[in-house]
Amino acid sequence: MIVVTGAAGEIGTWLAPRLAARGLELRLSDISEVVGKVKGTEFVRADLTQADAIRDLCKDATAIIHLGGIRFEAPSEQLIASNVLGTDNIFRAARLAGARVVYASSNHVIGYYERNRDLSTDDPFRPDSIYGVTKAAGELIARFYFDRYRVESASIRIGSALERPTRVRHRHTWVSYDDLEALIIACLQSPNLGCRTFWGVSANTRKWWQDDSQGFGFVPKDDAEKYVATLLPDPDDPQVRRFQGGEFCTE
Ligand code: NAI
Ligand code: 15L
Repeated sequence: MIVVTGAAGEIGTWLAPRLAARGLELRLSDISEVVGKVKGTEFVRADLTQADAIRDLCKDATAIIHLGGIRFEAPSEQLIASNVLGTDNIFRAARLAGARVVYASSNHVIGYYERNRDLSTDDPFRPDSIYGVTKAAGELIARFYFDRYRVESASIRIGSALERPTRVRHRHTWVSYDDLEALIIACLQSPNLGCRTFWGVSANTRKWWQDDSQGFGFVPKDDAEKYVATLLPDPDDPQVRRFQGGEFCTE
């Protein structure tokens, strides 16, 4: 049984039917109702901040795809509750169930690096927002639960998950649905996942983030350059254009 949190959200909405079509047994969960039932799946409404509900949700899980949380800048108390406490509750539940976790981290953990820098996952965090801080905390929670309890996980620093890139920044940050699905599947199937961090980014000619998944069974295929003629300019703000995090780097 694979639990998918945040299943009512943007990524969950396109990912769940793809995973179900592969024959995976899914339990979808969110604080909001999933719109449009996904054939062959069950839905359990749960609030990530409620430890008991999350423990029950995950009790028979073999894996948890943890997409749930707030995905933009918001008041700190809300971000910390949903994204930090919520992620701790997920790892606590994973430990009890003996499940692995595929955690939706974000490129905003490094958003304050300038656009002329290429990065590896070994470079220190430079979050561009309290949102980015909470995503970095989630990666640290993953590390702690592995070192203490051997809970296996992959933190995927998702770039911009879109059907197609729409802005100039996406030349660097875009991840296609096919590539993100393939990476998640590789994380589910890896015989020895350990505690890994990946960039969730397509094979963009102009990507900033170095491949760290060689030999892992994931080879991204799509390239934002194919859409370059259709891209809108980034907002005309020096901070947005200077830093990798783009609009998250402004008030
Ligand atoms: P989304 O905002 O569309 O979906 C997130 C879901 O989490 C929502 O349906 C929301 O109801 C649910 N949620 C929020 N707080 C909750 C709580 N306390 N309890 C239970 N459910 C709760 O976000 P999207 O785009 O689907 O992203 C999924 C994950 O991937 C998020 O964690 C986001 O931070 C991360 N991510 C997404 C990127 C993207 O390009 N869409 C880029 C980088 C990271
Ligand atoms: C994220 O982490 C956000 O959740 C998403 O809405 C996009 O802004 C994405 O990063 C991005 O950087 O494009």
